[in-house]
Amino acid sequence: VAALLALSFPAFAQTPAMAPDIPAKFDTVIPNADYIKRDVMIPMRDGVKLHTVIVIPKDAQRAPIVLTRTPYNASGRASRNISPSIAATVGQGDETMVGEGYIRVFQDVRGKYGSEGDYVMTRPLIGPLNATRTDHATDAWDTIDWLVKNVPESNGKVGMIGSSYEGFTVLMALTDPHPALKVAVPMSPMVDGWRGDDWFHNGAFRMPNLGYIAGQTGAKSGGKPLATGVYDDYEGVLRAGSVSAYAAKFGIDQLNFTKKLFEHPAYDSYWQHQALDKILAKKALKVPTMTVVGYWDQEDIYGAYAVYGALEPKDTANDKNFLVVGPWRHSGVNYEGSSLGVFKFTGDTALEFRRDVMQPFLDQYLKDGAPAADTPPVLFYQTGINRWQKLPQWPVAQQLKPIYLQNGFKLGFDAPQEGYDEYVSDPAKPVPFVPRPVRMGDGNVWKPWLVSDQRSVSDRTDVLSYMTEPLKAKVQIAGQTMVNLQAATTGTDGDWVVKLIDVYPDEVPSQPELGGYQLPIAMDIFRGRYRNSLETPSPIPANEVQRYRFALPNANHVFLPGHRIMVQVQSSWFPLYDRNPQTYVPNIFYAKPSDYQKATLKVFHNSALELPVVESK
Ligand code: PG9
Repeated sequence: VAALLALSFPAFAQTPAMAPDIPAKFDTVIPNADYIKRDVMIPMRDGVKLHTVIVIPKDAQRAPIVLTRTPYNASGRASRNISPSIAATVGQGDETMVGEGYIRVFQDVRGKYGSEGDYVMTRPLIGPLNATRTDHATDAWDTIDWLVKNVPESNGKVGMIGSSYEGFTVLMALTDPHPALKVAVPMSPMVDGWRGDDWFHNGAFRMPNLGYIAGQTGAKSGGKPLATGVYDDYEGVLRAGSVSAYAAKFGIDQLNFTKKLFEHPAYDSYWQHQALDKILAKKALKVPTMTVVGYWDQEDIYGAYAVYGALEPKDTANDKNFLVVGPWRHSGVNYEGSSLGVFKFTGDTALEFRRDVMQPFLDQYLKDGAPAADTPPVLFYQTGINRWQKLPQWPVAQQLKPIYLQNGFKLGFDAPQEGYDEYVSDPAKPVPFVPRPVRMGDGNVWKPWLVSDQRSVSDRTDVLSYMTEPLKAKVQIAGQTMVNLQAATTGTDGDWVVKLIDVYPDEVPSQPELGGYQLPIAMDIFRGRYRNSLETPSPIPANEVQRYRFALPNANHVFLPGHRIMVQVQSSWFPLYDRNPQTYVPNIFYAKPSDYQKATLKVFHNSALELPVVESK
């Protein structure tokens, strides 16, 4: 009877007790959703299919598309929340554009998450380093071609946006853009992994990369974090010895990208061929591009300015190359931007930018019939006085003004003096980049670290701190500071960390915790072996004065009256950067324990920071 009932009335059918309870594919219905989501596999020219998630506002017609190509899980990027609301579904940074009816597309790059093919870290363009038929430019082209032909709700116009690695994929698409790619917003793009973005800064290696490589290349869908076994990374990294010893400890020396890094410690052709500013400098500028970066971007502080600078000479009609710098951490542009660390700004600067600057810019090129946006060539949040500044170009300062490290740890614009200061740099006790215990994986430490109070190290005996008197008039800088150190070491190699700092007055009544705060304005590290050539390192002659000249990150800052300007010099920044053994070895990644030696450093008083001072009229 039961069988007969089930046949005539399916509602009476019984689910066998042992029917498996997890279906092959299932999604709960999201009632009353104001969007639809499509999961598709888009074929590339070599037959490899890339997993793509398309989020379409309900009832969309002739809507623009904004595409992000990611190594960080397209499905995850398209489901911040499980919600009927499209604004809650996409990322915080996308809320404005989906509110304007945009279609949002996320794609897994080749070889990651749902996409087929091989993954190569920041895959180089077809050329000397890539003998295949595909790269991020061809994959972006094929994807855009498919989208404009297969998303009937679209108007056939596509923009690309993305931060960091996702900013790198935007720039890659610009090397040979599809005609439907109408506008691009690369944010904090990874541009040159050796000069000053993720992997190295001026040849000094950034240790958190090892965990990142394990996560990104340990598995297609995200590898596991390192089991460091210590709470304080300072201790854990120090104990291991060299970078290669640390990598071997966790087995990550077996990963190909680790090997590639270890094989290319200098700025050789491997890095030069991949430097996207150099690549883009040789291409036509076809697509309006707004490059965006955080002032205190702790991961990719170099690339955005380098790309803007490379494109600027091509922008003859002054309508295609734009730069925006906000008071943000890395990728902070896509989140809440009213503060960073203890510093408060004039409201949610990130939302202001996205809503009032980026959205009209996207609309101009993507929305049918939208008016031209009033986009300034450069929009820069001036720190110190906290206000957005519209500028015709960057940098503002055309000349540099030296400020000298003087006797008695003073800092002054008057003539250089005789004399020097010295300190002992001991690789067994490197200077921590943030107070110990150092938790590199803790976002609360990592994200705001570039605004952290430098008082934590200013009185160490291996840190030299030079300071002006309280300023009587404001000092405005707008551009890149050049470091010009005249220095000697008893070792045969060594690192220089130089910091330009704004020292707050002893008391700040409106925000007492800022009293005496030492706020980093621009800081960087330089590996001494590269002083004569970034490509070919050479030992430092012991006890001979050498010149070390390198640029600090861009700054647009006003040192206010009553504040002081400070410069700090030290020889380690640990464990963010690997230690220099201070004995010259062919490849520092493989330094032996006996290579790590104390050295005495002398910094002479004809050393200066050449500041991009904007003279008051
Ligand atoms: N800064 C990250 C990264 C970019 C490119 C390569 C490696 C790391 C990121 O945030 O994506």
